[in-house]
Amino acid sequence: MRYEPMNPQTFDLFADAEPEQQPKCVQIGEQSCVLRGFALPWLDRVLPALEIVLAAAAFRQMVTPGGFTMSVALSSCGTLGWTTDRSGYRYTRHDPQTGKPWPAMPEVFLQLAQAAAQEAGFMDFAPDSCLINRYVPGSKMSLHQDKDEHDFAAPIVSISLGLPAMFLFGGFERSDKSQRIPLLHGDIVVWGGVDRLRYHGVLPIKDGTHPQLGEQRINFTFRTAG
Ligand code: MD3
Ligand code: FE
Repeated sequence: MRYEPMNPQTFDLFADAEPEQQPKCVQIGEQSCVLRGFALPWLDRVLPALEIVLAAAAFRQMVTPGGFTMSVALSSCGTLGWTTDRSGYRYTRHDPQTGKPWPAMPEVFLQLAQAAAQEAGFMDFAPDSCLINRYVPGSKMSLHQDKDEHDFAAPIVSISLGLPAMFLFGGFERSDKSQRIPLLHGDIVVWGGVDRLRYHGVLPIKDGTHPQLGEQRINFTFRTAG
C-alpha cells in the first residue's frame, strides 16, 4: 500500500483553540494589578494626542506647599487638572499657567484607560482628570498618598512610557516597608479599593535613552477627581 502523507491540519491540536489573549492583570496588591505592555498597541494614537495636549498645556515644574520645586514636570488634561503651589495641592478647572481650561482629554486616552480598568474588573471607570508626569534621569517622586480626589471608590489607572522606573508600593503608614515594582514602557497599573490610599513613590530615574521617547519617562494617571 502506498504511503499517504497526513494532512498536517489533522494533527494541529491548537487549530480550534481560542486566539491568543492579552495576558491577565497580574496582582501586585489586594486590589491592584499590572497589565504588562497593555498600552503598546495604542501608542500610534496616544503619542500624537499627547503632543496636542502638550502644545496647549506645556510641562512645568511646580512648587510644593513646603516650598520645594518638584523634580517631576507636570501637565494635565480633562475637566480637572492637579496643581500645587505654596498655598497647597488641589484640582482646578483652569491651567494656572495660561488661565485657560485644561485641554480636553483625548478620546483615545479615555478609551485606553477604560479598556485597562475593565481588564482589571472596574467596569464603569469615568475619569475626569489625567495628570501627566515627566521624569528626566534623576527625577523622583517621594513616598506620598493621593488624597486630593473626592471619591476613593474609583480606581486610578497609570500608564508608563519611555525610560523604566522602580515604583515603590508601600503600606498605609509612611514607615511601612514598601515593595519595589519595575514599570516599563507600555505597562499599565490599575489601583483600586483598599490599595488606593497606600503610600507610593518612584525612585530616581536612571540615565538612559529610550528608543521612542528619548531621555525621559512619561506617566499618565487617570483619576475621578471631582
Ligand atoms: C498607588 N505618580 O502622580 S503612578 C502621582 O509613576 C504618582 O508618576 C507615580 O504617584 C508615577 O501621584 C505613580 C501609579 C500610582 C498612582 C496613584 C496611586 C500608584 C498609586 C494611588 C494609590 C496607590
Ligand atoms: Fe501618587
